[in-house]
Amino acid sequence: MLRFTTAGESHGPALVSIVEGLPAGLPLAAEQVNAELARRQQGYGRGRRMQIERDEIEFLSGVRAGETLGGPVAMLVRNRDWKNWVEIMDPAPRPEDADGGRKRVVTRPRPGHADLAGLLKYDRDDARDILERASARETTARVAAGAIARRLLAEFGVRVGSHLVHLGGIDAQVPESLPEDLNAAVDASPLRTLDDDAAVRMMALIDESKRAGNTLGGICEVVVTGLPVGLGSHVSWDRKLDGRIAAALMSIPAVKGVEIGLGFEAARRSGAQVHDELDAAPGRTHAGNVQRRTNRAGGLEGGITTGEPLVVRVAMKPIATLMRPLGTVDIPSGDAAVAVAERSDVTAVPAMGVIAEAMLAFVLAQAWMEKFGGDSLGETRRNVDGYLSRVAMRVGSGRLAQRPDGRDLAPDDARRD
Ligand code: EPS
Repeated sequence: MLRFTTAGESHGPALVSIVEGLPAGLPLAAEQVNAELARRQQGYGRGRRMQIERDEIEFLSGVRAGETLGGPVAMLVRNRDWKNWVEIMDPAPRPEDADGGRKRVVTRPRPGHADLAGLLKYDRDDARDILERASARETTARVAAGAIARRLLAEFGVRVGSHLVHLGGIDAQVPESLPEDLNAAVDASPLRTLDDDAAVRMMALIDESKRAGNTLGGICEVVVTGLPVGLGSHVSWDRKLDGRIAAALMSIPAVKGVEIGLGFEAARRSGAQVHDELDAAPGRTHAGNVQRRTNRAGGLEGGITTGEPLVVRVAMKPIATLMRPLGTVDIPSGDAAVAVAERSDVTAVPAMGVIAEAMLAFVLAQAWMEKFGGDSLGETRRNVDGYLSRVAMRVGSGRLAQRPDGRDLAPDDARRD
C-alpha cells in the first residue's frame, strides 16, 4: 500500500515527509520535488513568512543515484524561521527560563481555528501546542509527498494541474477548453487563474481585505488528464475513488467543500441534462474505445475512473487568523476577549490549488499501485501495458470479448464470465 505521513510544527526545526510503498527504479531528483514546493509558496496575498522560507527537501532515505530503492523515502524540509523561534519552540525543558520555556502563550482562541477544540481535547493550557501543528505549514510536507506521486504518474502520461476559479466573491472566466499544460499557463499568474481581468480585481480585493484586517477564501479546480478507465472500484464503500478523493481534499486545512464534475449542480438538473452520452471512439484505448459527449461526471462513474479527464473543485474558507480579530473568550479567566492575531496570510487559495494537486496525485498514485502493483517500475509498467492492451480490445472490436491470450471466447465461456 502506498502511504505517506508527515511530522513537524510550523515554527519547529523542520518538517518531515515519509512516503512508503513506491516501486524501485522510479527516477527521482530533489529538484523535481523542490519545483513543486516553490509552486506552493507562490500566490498573491501571502504574508511575510513566505519571504523567510525557501522550501527545499533533503532526501534522508529511499533514493540512490537518482532512483527510488523501494524502501521508505524520507524527506526533510528545514524551517528557516526556526532560528527566530528557538526559545519558544525548544523541545527541551528550559528550567533556566522563568516561564519554563513557555513564551508567546496563546489563551485567546481564534474562531474557526483548531485552537479551542484542540486545546480542550488535548487538555493543554496553551493553544500554541495545537496551532503549531494545525498550521498549514504542514502542507509543505504533503506537497513533497505529492510531488513523488506526480513523478510516478508522469511515467504513465498522467498530468495533474489546477487553476483558481473563484476568490472572495469574484468568479474567474473559465475557457471552454483548458490549455493542454494547465500549470504552464497559470503558474506565472499571481493568483494562478486563467482570467487576467478577474485577477486584477481579485488582487484589489486582497489589498482591501489586508487593510481591513480581514481574510478571503476561494475555489480551485484540479484537472487530471491521461488516466485510464479502471482506477478505484464500485465494489465497496472504501474503494470508491470519488470518496477517497473527497476525503483527501477535505483534509487540507480550511477546505470546506469538494465537488466532482457537476457536483452540487447535478442535483438541480434532470437526468438527461446530467449523464454523459457515449459514442464509440475506435483508437481511444485508455477509455475502452469510447468517448463521452460531455464530461459532467468529471471522469468518475461508480467510483471508477472513466478515462475522461478528472475534474474536481475544492472550496477553501477564509483563513481563521484575522488581523482585526473576532470575539472570543480568554481561556483561564473565561472573560470576553478578542482572539489572538498571529502573523498570517490574507488568502492562501492559490497555494491550496497546488496542495490539492498534491493530495489528488497521491490518491491517484495509491489507486494506481493498487490496480497495477509492482515492486519495480518495470513490473508496474508491464502490468499497465497488459491491462491496457486488454481494454483496447473491448468496445467495437466486433467480438463478445477475448481471452487474455487473445483468442475469442466461445459463447459459453462468455456466459461463464
Ligand atoms: C499559518 C500562518 C502563517 C502562514 C503559514 C500558515 O505562518 P506564520 O505564522 O509563520 O506567519 O505563512 O503558512 C506557512 C508557513 C506555509 O508554509 O504555508 C497558519 O497559521 O496556518
